[in-house]
Amino acid sequence: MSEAKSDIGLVGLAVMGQNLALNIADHDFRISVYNRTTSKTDAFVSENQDTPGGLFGAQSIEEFVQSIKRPRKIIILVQAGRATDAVIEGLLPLLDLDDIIIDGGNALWTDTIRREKDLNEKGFRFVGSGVSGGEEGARFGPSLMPGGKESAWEELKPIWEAIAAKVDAETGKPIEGAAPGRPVTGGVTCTTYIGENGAGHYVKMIHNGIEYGDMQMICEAYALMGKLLGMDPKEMSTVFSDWNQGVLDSFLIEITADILQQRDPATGQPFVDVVLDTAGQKGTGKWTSVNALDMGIPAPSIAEAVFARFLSAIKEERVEASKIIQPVFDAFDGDKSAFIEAIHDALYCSKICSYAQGFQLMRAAQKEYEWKLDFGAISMIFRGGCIIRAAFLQKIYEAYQRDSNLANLLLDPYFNGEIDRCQSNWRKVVAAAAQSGIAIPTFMSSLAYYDSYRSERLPANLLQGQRDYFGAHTYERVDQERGKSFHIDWPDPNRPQIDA
Ligand code: 2AM
Repeated sequence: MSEAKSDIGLVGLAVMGQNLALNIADHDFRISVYNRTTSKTDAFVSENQDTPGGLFGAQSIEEFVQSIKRPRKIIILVQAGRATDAVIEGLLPLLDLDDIIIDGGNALWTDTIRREKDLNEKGFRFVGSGVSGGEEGARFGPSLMPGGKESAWEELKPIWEAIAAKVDAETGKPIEGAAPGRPVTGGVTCTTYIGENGAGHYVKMIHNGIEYGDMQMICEAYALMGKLLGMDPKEMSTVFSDWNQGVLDSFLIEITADILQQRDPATGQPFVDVVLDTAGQKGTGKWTSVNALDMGIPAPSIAEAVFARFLSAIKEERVEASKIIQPVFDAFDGDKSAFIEAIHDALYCSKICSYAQGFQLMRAAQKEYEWKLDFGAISMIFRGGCIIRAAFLQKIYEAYQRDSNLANLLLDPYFNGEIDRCQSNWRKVVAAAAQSGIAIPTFMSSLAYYDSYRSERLPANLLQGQRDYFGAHTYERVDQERGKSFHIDWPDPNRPQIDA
């Protein structure tokens, strides 16, 4: 048994758990750790003897709980779903009233709402916190999105603020340079209280949905450069590096440039050329899209990114189809460097639409769940630590500073101007891809989203006619007030027809 009690505890020593525990210990907090398979605990503690705060490896859940200062703060980082419930169940008989459980996993926000309610009723506190940034982020500074009772957040705040990523207050640029035992200091911390119950996990889910969109959009730019312009990975890498100096400056563009210049150690070929073209998914992009459908909020760019992964996954079927369905291919004969610039602009505009959709979802969800989300603060904590970190988020932050009630990012003067400046290139790329048979689903559906959103009149008038025809669903009129319904007796042989 340890002598000094720990400031916090953590259950679940998989990759994220280990890295987050080391990050906490680096910031001078003593942390107790526990894992169901205790050999993992022993190995982890013996490999990390010299942390500033100190680690205590507990052999049993009882010893673990006893080793933590009250009111206890216990982070759970196990597989989201049943494992989280199992760990909570195991902890409950050992806790004291007012102790705080923090779920740092990728929980479905409705599970978090359920767990928080249940634990509150039993006299405990519960924080559902999104943790983004992968292994590296967890170790040296993640973006943290906590939701729950504010009193629980206040207790967690000093630790969460210490371990989160830091960005420069003026520019929003991530402050780099953290190393084991040497965390970064200064700057603005990438965590803030998000809202009640499941708000933190909801925002984390939207972050992941946006991430799906970003990744697919970069892949579409890569497809255009390779298939249409015939560029090799090394050449593309240079382009992505250039793009990383401008408005697209982001973690995902940066790592794309790196990946494209990687050689396969086994064959010496470009690494991307030997990687199978099938993508998996763990569910958060799907959850975002299902939630968009449930709430009736258009988020086609994000949903297309999920569907693109599903299409990639049916590799064998695609191989067969490619033998049966003849390709169309118009070779490119324009100005290559101008077209590269056009791809840049298409990616940029599509990205703006995808972020607009993500923020639309948060706006709708806050009404549904009675949260008070601060979109400026949310874009601020996305600037560092997380996978979608990007210079661009500074502009979103500024947009919400200008108008915290902004109905859609597309209406902000800056973003409206940017799309206006770039849209002719965006349309060029979509047209060329359509002509040449190259699939760029998120570029295309983002453009359709943009053109639909800015349309005063859409063809849904005809749709109302169809619904009234076959189902007597009635229709509304342009010359009458909203909500008043009309019906025609279809098919009516004597109905007045428009003259031919
Ligand atoms: P393990 O090492 O004993 O498998 C990611 O899978 C993490 O979640 C691991 O630390 C794993 O513990 C833990 N985990 C998964 N299911 C669990 C459960 N039902 N109870 C406790 N921990 C669990």
